Amino acid sequence: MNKKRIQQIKCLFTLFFVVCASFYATRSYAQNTAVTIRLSGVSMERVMNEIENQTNYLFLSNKDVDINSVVSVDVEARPLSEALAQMVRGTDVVYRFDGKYILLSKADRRPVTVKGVVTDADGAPVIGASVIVKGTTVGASTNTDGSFSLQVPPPAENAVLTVTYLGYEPVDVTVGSRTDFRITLRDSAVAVENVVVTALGIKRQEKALSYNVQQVKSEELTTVKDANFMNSLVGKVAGVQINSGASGPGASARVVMRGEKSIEKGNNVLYVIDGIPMYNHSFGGDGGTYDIGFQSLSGAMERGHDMVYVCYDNEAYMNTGIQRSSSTPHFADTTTTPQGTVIPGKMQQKKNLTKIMVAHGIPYVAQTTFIGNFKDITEKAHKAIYTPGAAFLNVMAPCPRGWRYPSEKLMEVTKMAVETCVWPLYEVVEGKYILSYKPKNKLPVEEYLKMQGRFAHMFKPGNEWMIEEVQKEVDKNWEELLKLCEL
Ligand SMILES: Cc1ncc(C[n+]2csc(CCOP(=O)(O)OP(=O)(O)O)c2C)c(N)n1
Repeated sequence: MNKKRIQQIKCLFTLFFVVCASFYATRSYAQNTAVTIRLSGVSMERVMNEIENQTNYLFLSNKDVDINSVVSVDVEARPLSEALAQMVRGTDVVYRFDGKYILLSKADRRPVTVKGVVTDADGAPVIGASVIVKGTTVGASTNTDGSFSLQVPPPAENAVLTVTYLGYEPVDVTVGSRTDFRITLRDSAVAVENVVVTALGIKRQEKALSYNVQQVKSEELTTVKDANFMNSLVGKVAGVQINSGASGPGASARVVMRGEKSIEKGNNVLYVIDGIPMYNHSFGGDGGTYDIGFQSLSGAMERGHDMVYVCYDNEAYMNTGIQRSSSTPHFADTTTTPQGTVIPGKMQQKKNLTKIMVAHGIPYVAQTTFIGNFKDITEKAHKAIYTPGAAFLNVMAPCPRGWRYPSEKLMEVTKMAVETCVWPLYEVVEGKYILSYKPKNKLPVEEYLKMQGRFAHMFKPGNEWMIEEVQKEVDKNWEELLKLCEL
């Protein structure tokens, strides 16, 4: 190779390095040149002037760029590129550096398909990382090989891809003119902090919460032992009032946080245990309520626990094979009260649990049906939930299988229970009886009985006395109720 040729190659290399160096110098200058601009709702031109004042750059813009568009920039001693990104945000203008010029042009209005691969520091693909176009809902997840592909909405040049994955630092990459990306995620080196589980199971670092969190350590609770755990919290959490029940050890406590706030009076705190909100509501069938759980129900009501008890009354132990409960009505044929020559069905009348609950002196008791009287059950459930203290709802739930009627007659059977006054709708608020519905024309009880197979034997010749007896019982109860309601 002759000397001249070597000289030419040297010149080429020099030129190449000068070009490269100036390119990097431009980029790094743009990155390093700090500007302070605080302009809100001004023309783009105004921001351009400010940038020209604070840097050595000059703007060149295409004719179709609207430099009167209203923009806002708020940066303090931040790189020029950040100010420019804010200046063009929300417009269709894109910028690029060319030497000491910043060229503004109109963005291509078509979305751009970009693809890429996300790996960890060891080059292994990150599966399921989220790649989102910042400020939009456009995004994709990486596949099993760490690859992704998505359509970046225009102007794609200004778009930023944010890549996130649990345990890694998030990465922001400006799209610019690129369509293919290799993105490496670094392990996040965040030390494990106290984590607090907030509503709906959302975990947050304690210090990251914008609201107040207080923790009570288990040792603080075990030093003072109380039959009711809540009473051990008294005086340990600021802003929490705990009123112990007046009925001695084991009494329920009323817990209110930062005062009474609800106009509906439901001011009790909500307990969330293992992510499940614990409302003070209990449900039981009639067997579980009238009989098996009666003692505990009575205890809870008498102690005035702040709770709602809902009895789902289908008038027998249905789950286990239609055995009679103390809620089963007089003469009903069940597997444990089989009508025949020995007995005429159930020998006893239905226990009046609603009245027994009233006798506990609790603030709210009501009788309703689970279908057919939707407004009634909704209003009563609402009252029961928002009445402080114990509330009891007795909900009649006709069971097609156990009562032996076709399920399509469910509404009719329910309605008939109310229209015959077999199951009157009423409530007792602070001891005051209020009738919810008074049938215009009280129907004979046989209209109700004849719909159900469990009473079929009452219609056999010679058994009329059973129907008459039931009618008397219903009438007596109804008259009593009207008196109690002062009607
Ligand atoms: C203390 C207790 N005793 C007995 C049982 C068995 N058992 C399971 S379901 C059931 C029937 C409950 O009847 P009811 O409460 O009327 O509800 P339904 O089946 O009618 O919905 C019984 C007795 C039980 N679960 N717990």
